Amino acid sequence: QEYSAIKLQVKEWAPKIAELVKGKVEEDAKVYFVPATLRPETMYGQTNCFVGPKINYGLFKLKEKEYIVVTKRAAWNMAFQGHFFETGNFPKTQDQLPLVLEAPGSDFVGTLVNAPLSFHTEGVYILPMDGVSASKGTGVVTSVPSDSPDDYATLMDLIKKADYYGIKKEWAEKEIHPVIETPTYGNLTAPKLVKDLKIASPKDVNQLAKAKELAYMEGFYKGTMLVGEYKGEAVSAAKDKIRATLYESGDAFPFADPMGKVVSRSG
Ligand code: ZZB
Repeated sequence: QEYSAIKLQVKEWAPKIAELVKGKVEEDAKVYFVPATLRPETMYGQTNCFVGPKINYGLFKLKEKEYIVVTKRAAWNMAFQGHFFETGNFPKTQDQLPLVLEAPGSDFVGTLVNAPLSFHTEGVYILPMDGVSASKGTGVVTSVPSDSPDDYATLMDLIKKADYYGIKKEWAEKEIHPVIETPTYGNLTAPKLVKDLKIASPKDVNQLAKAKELAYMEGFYKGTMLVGEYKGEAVSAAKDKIRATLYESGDAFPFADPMGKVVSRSG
């Protein structure tokens, strides 16, 4: 299934990972977290980016002075999609991927990144989410709590139990701005659905799956953009144009996940 891989550039590493990176990546190199999304039109509403705290991530050299943080599985898929050619030799096995360092997601938490198109131009934080699947996409998930019930429910839990999760509460408290207007759920679809379906925590997985399905359908078929270049247009019309803009600016690239679900929801 075809995702858009968004490039969230590291502005400031969290202290622990800063130590690990030191000396291994040139001072003037760019490093990106690369979440895979099916909703490029929601990128205005990014408030943070999630990693699985127990998932292992690699920092891979993509090209000269450019590195990415994704799972090894995703890097391997990217190799097949032509993304590591510029580093010289095409990797024949996963062991030959240009891996600079490996660390669990928890080590990256608290890192500040720049999210393309986001209202939060000051940057957003890498935060932990237990629900991230290591075997889907890139293992990195950008968070849009206005339109993704999973993201909203996780953020509310992180704020409630910041100490337990080992984060600073402020990292999870970025303002949630409306991005898409819908006839049924208003302009904050995810918070509305989380409330209506009485979802109390990220552990309500069945209700969250239902909410995700409803949010997808309503957003794609009935949503109208409230912000950005295509403000006032239907989501179904704006989506492809916003995706194309992100590809053209170099802020994103197409990424196919061969093992992901076969059904395409929204093209
Ligand atoms: C931003 C976004 C904004 C997303 C939204 C959804 C929504 P699907 O249909 O199950 O393939 N995602 C991507 N990779 C992972 C992963 N490894 N583990 C957990 N979640 C992941 O779901 C694709 C969506 O699931 C992706 O699109 C990503 O979150 C997340 F407003 O990116 B999305 C109603 C959903 N709204």
